[in-house]
Amino acid sequence: MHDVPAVHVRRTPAGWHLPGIANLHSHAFQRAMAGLAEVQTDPADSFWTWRDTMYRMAGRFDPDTLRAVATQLYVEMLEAGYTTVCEFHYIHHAPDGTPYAPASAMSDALIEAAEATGIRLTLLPVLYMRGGFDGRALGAHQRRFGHDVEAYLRLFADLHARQHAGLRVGCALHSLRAVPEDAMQTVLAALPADARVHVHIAEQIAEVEDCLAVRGARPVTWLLDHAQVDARWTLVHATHLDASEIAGIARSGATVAICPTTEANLGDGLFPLRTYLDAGGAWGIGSDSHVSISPVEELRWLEYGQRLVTRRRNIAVTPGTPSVGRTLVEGVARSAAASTGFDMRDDHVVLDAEAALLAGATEHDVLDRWIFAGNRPVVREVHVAGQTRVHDGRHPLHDVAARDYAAAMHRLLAVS
Ligand code: NGQ
Ligand code: ZN
Repeated sequence: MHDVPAVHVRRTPAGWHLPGIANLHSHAFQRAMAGLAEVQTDPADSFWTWRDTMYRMAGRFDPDTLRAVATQLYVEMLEAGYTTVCEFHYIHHAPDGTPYAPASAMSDALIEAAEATGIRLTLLPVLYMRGGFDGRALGAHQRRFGHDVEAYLRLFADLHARQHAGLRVGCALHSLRAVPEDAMQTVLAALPADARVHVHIAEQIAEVEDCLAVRGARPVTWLLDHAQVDARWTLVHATHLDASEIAGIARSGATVAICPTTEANLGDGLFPLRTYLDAGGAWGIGSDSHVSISPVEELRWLEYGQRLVTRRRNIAVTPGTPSVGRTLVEGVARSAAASTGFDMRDDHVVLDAEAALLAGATEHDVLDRWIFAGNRPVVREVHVAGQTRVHDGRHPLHDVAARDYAAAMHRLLAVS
């Protein structure tokens, strides 16, 4: 992956041109609960109590509300500089688990939202079969996520046959918790060679402990031993790693999708970025639960997390690249094609060179200024595959999407 050229930043009359940013991890529906899980219900509130709240929200969606929420989300992503989104999509069926007609109705809603807004979509239908490492059945709130292997592969084939210039279809395994080993092997063997594979892994200590207890190894160790993990793979979170796992992921060529604002929001822990960079590992960012839709904030907090625990500064640098902003933007650009399946060379973000935050900027410091100075939006134009999707900081659907989103929110919040 190191043959990808370094990020080329140039100044034109329109402003500062940067590469388009890939968003490697999204659950679109969770945009509707951002800010609605911040009230303490128990002093022991955790990822797991958040998950119960999230399941209740997931239970309310239908294809129309999902389309409206995803359309607003994708407008926000484009306006923030994301040009591709990997949608880790698991709300497949009606709330009681009955498939929609067609079975792809929820996936179709996401495809329609992406097509309407012009963001590139890597759709990752999720295989979700069990409620935990012990093999227990899906709980009541998880029923609408589930497939057997055969039904999953039917959905996958249907979606994969619809790939086009702006749509890639890959496979997501929800987690080792949710996918038994034999199902994982059958699905991996059936995938076309071009398919990307994404998996949630090692986000929570409890998950590492359960995996050790039931499968006799830590999650990343187990995965590296039981699957041909290579550059087609994206490991989402991979927060809790030992030294051999850090080296193992880096050696495999897989990308780690780090989701700093969500990982902070959920109290996950801190990704060992410095050691991973030293090992030469590939990584990118995801907005995941959408508590923030901003590559600036993801990258800023990725670096700040490291500073807070080490009590040092300027951590994310690589040999020959002392600029943190440049190292971060280059890291994201390098993993984009392998993780998303898209060649994003014709995607650009143009920053407003007249913005006060960028006054006097040069090509050497403009990335540091973009990531580390203030919060005023400075994205002026966004081009996807050579097409302008954002002009003057706004997507053409900005108002319409917001109106439809508000109507969808009223419907979602009206359900008791
Ligand atoms: C998800 N989200 O699938 O939306 C997960 C939570 C789980 C994050 N891990 C559910 N951030 O892991 O079981
Ligand atoms: Zn996730």
